[in-house]
Amino acid sequence: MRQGWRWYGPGRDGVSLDDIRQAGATDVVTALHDVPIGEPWTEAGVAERKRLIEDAPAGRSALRWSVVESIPVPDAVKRQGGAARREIEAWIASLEACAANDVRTVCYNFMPVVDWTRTDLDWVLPTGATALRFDQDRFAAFDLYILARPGGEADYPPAERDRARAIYDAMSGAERDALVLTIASALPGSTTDPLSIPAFRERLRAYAGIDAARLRRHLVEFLEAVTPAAEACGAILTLHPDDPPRSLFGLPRIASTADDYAALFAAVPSPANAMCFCTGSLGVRADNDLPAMARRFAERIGFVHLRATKREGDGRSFHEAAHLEGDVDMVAVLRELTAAERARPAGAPPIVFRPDHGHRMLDDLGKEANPGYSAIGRLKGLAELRGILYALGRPPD
Ligand code: DNO
Repeated sequence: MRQGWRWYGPGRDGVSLDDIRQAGATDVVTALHDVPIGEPWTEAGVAERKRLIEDAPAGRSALRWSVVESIPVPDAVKRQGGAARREIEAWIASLEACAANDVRTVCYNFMPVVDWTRTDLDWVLPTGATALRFDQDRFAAFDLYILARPGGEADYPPAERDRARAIYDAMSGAERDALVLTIASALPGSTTDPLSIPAFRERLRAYAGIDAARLRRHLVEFLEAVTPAAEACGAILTLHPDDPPRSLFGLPRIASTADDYAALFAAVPSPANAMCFCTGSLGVRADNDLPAMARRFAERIGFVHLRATKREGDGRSFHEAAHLEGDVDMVAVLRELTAAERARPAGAPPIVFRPDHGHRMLDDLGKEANPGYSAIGRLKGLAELRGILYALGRPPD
């Protein structure tokens, strides 16, 4: 496996390319984050970013841009499927621009309205480091009393509604604003637009009548439209799981379980239809057996995110633990992933993984950073993961 590192690009990331080298990563995972969602990327734009990453100063070790995370799938595609022709054509143009520059592993997701979602970006751990967290009651406070989603009450049992109300009542205006920013304003790397509360409500209304079956149909139509282009340019499309892997705001989510992925692979058998195996997202569900999923989908895993979420007492809240200390059995997962890689035909490219979401710690506590993407916590996570690979007798490539 090769060691990747997510980088947000020039002017958007306090972590430098040298920092990435010093962490021990060889592969950069990035996107043209400056291009608005839905606009096609150009070959020249991708080439310029690639030069910036790969033209190492004399004496520096090489980095390569091997994974695109993400080409955003616009909301229109999620709502209209194959009927969103213009948006799908733009997506294919971006894909082809990447492949023309030899960047052929693409990550995307199909979460409606909101991408990855947390309620706390700096939750203080007993060590004084901070972590990302999803607190079910704070989330309910947002949904029921800030967004005031019509019909939202039905999604929460009475005791949860009461706790959410108490949280909402105790929050200052500034705390409410901060929660809105955290949930509705799109975290870094999100593939959805930041939304004001009225725009959020509007976007939710636009999904009326779209249930899981219909959203899945739209994803299948999207894949039927884009996989021929991916096959033609030798790209693979890795679908990131829903984060968290369950319905939010009454919206369907369809990449949360083994059955979800099995249904997609059955519907669109193209080898370009692959998955991004994210242990942190999938691991939030106690009924996802991660080593078993890694084994079952071995041939379909095109890219890997390694992090460890820890479910809390209510079974719905979770926080991001240190990389080896959450609910996932990371050693068992890496054993499966390295076996999957070994079983591939000779000449097949190694799987790129990246340490996902580190704790904010040490010098990073005083610095601006993209939430979850400060340097030192990820460096620590990567070092631990690398240790497992050595112990398994499969040191990183
Ligand atoms: C969060 C990430 C997400 C993810 C996209 C994939 O840290 O896992 O930004 O990359 O949802 O398309």
